Amino acid sequence: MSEFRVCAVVPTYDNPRTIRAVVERLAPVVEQVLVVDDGSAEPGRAAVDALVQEGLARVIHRARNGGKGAAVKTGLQAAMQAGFSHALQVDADLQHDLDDAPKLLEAARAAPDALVLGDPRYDESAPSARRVGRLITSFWIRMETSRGVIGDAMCGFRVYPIDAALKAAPRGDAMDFDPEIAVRMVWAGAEVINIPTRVRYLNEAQGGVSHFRLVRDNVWISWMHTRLMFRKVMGLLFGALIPRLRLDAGGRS
Ligand SMILES: Nc1nc2c(ncn2[C@@H]2O[C@H](COP(=O)(O)OP(=O)(O)OP(=O)(O)O)[C@@H](O)[C@H]2O)c(=O)[nH]1
Ligand SMILES: [Mg+2]
Repeated sequence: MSEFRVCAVVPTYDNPRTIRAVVERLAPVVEQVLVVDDGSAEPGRAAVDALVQEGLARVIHRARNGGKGAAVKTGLQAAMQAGFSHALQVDADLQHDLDDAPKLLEAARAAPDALVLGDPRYDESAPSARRVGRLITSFWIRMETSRGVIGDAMCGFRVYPIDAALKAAPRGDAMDFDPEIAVRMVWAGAEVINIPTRVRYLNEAQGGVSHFRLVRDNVWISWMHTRLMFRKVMGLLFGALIPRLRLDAGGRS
């Protein structure tokens, strides 16, 4: 594997009150913080531009809002072009415990081909709807991967080997992205390392904001599980006849 060079990829859509704290905490632990502004309104955009002017981050502005997955994929491609081997993905809403960033990076450095996933430990600030949604997703993820290698597929605090992440080619552009790329990387043979990490939900007064849309995002996530399960069943039924369909041979749809 080439030299271990890591940047942070931070997708942001209207996080004017929290993006600075996230970037300031990440800047000392990675070579570059790459913020992908997913069509934020003026306050969010201005907050990001100020960080760039201070030399704390690089930014890519997407002209239109395209979804979290689309933003992360833009960031991964740019990181690859800039010569980074690994990307630390972090949400911009200050939900993740950034004190754990060095722990995730250390795991990635020790196992550079692995997918390193934050395994969330929620406190009482977590909305119950979100907890239930994650339990349902966990059930499907176990079905799709056959084994319990993925601790939590929804957590957006993780480290990718960039080349393998892009080769996994997840289609999801929205909140379906995080689970889909994890499953596809497992199918392609990536080891998964799960690192327990605290997740807290900031309230409005603290600048907390969520754009997760209960119906729309859960529909996208359900459709993503349907596609993955279909792909998995095809592999089980026809993989012996058509090697391209065998998931453990790196086949993918
Ligand atoms: N929801 C959403 N988030 C986006 C989008 N584009 C980029 N993001 C960023 O993706 C990250 C996660 O978004 P959140 O809305 O917090 O989604 P989440 O963490 O899954 O949902 P919560 O559990 O409610 O916080 C944040 O940094 C967002 O700013 C988008 O179109 N929609
Ligand atoms: Mg969030």
